[in-house]
This record gives sequence, C-alpha cells and structure tokens, in this order.
Amino acid sequence: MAENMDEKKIIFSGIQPSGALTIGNYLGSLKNWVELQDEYNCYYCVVDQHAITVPQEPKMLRKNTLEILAVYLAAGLDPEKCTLFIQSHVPAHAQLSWVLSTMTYMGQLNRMTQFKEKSQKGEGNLNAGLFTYPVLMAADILLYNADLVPVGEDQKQHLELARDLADRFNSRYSDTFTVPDGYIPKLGARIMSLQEPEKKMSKSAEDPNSYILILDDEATIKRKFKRAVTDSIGIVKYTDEQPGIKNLITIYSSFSNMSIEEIEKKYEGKGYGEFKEDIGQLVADSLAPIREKVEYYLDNKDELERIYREGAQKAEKASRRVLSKVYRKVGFIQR
Ligand code: ATP
Ligand code: LTN
Repeated sequence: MAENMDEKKIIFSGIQPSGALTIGNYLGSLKNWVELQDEYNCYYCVVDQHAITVPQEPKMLRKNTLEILAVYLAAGLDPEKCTLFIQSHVPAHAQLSWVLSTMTYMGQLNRMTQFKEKSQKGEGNLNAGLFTYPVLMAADILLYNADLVPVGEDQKQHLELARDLADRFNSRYSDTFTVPDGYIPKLGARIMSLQEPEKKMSKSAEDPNSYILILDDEATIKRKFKRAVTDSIGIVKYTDEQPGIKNLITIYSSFSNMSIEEIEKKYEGKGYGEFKEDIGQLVADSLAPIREKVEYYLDNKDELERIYREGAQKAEKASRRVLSKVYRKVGFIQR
C-alpha cells in the first residue's frame, strides 16, 4: 500500500553544488525528480563531497549547497514526501565508497569520459578524488538500494559502474545490493551550451553566456538567448545540421510541452529573431515562480536547516542498515 514506504520503489539522485544550477540540470534531472516523488520513495541529495573534486572556495561551496537545496524545494520537491539531505551529513557514503573502491578496477575508472574531460581542464596536479569520483557516486546509489536513478545522459557511464559494482559485490559475497536502472528523459537529457552547441551546457563553464541559470532574471535570460549561436540557414528545424537551433527547439519543447513538429510549424517562414524572443520569454516565465520561492527559502534559512537535518536523520537510518550489512559480509568485526 502507498502508505507503506517500504513497498514503494526507491529513487536516488544528486546534484553537485559546484555552481548555480542551469536549465540543463533542471531539464535533465530535477524536473523529473519532482514528477517521480509521489510514486517512489525518493532520496535527493546535494552531493557536496563530489563538488570538492575540483577546487571550491569554502564560502561559495556553503552558499551553493544551501541555494541548491532551496532550488530543490522551489522546484516542487516536498520534504514530507521525499528525503532531502546533504551528502557530507551522512558518513556512510564515504564509508561504503572505500569498500567499493577496493573492488573497482583502475581500467574502469580510466575510461570515464567525465574524468578525462575534467582532468584535461585542470592545471596539472590531478587529485585522486576526481579519479575515484564515480565510486562515491556508486556508493550514493547502492547505499539506499535504489531501483531508479534519474539523471542526464552524461551520467550513463557512471551508472554503468554502479550496476557493475552491485553485481560484483553480490556475486563475490551474496545478494546485497539492488542493481539500479537509469531514468533518462527522452527530451532534455543533454542540453547543449548556447555558445558551443557541440558541448553540453555545464554550470562550471567559464562563459556565462553558454548557460541559462535557473535563477537568472528575465532580462538576462532573454539576452543570453538572443546571443545564442545559431547558423546561416535561417529555418527553425530540428536537425543535426543545425545544432544550435536543434538545442533551442529541445529547450522550447521541454518548457512548453509543445511537440517538435508543432514548434517547427509555428515558426515556419519566420526568422530566428522572433523564435529567440519567444523562447526567452517562455523560459523566463517558466522559471519566475521558482526564483521567487528560492528567495523565500534563502530568507528563511532556519526552515532550510530543519529540512536538511531531518533529511540527514532519515538518510542516516536507511544507509546505516545497508552499510552494516556490507561490513559484516566483507568480514569486519562488529562493534
Ligand atoms: P559540472 O559542470 O560542475 O560538472 P554539471 O552542470 O554537469 O556540473 P552535475 O552536478 O554534474 O552538473 O549534474 C547534475 C545532474 O544534471 C545530472 O543528473 C546530470 O546528468 C544533469 N545534467 C548536467 N548537465 C546537463 C545538461 N547539459 N543536460 C541535461 N542534463 C544535465
Ligand atoms: N555524478 C553526478 C552527481 C551525482 C549523482 C550521484 C547523480 C553524484 N552522486 C548519485 C545521481 C546519483 C553528476 O551529475 N555529475
């Protein structure tokens, strides 16, 4: 029965407080989290331990962590329905991560695209945490025996590792972990940069014109869409030959719920100017209610505090059970 949390399937997902959230984060994951919260027993986390795999200013990390929690709530996540918490508040994540790291092959981590990309960006001194990042992510997911993990397409490879580690642990010891499935949206799983439409939109990108933040104001949103890179073809058409326009159509469709065909039809014979004007307005109008609510939560930090404390308690309880099972199976002596 629905009232019995144990019978619902379990969801885990997280976002790093490595900057302010973009519409890529929103369309690729957060929007789906909200839709799934009624049907599933959901754990949604701000993964601050993941964020420090690239340099973070402590003050900004604190600010971003609270802001992301505020965005979770403003986007519609209900702390009565799901568990909202901060990763570093629940020690079992790091503890399970250690055990799993002893079962992860170097070769598997070496193949990770995100590691390759981020390590190329860094200034030389690579840290081991950036390399083992996907193991911590696997720990996040497996600790709650999640059935489903709603993420954008870029996380597929990391999810595959989580599945692999679950299988490996289960067959080396005995059945312990649920093997999780990804939940990747059909549309919006990979929103591209507005400046370089062959790259994914990323909150830690250097050029602010490349992304739209959930908290950008109306004028900024409109200006960024106006500056978005397109092409000289001049037709609003969803095709790989026009990656900039294709991306804008995807964004338009995700925010309006209009189909791609309807959008192409609406802008038949019209120029990019009108299309860009409209998409700017649409996105600004869609995000305005979220922005207002975020302000409320940031002005009421005590409410945020209460929510993340309660979330940590619930997450701690669930994760401790799984961690002690793991410790027992690997042969650690119980206290
Ligand atoms: P960073 O730039 O710091 O690596 P990010 O913006 O890529 O961060 P993450 O915290 O790594 O964001 O990702 C949070 C969630 O948002 C993940 O589920 C990820 O798949 C999704 N996501 C990130 N960028 C996009 C995007 N451009 N399109 C769709 N989903 C995205
Ligand atoms: N690696 C993810 C963030 C993340 C995550 C998770 C997502 C950390 N742990 C667990 C889903 C489930 C990313 O978006 N870069």
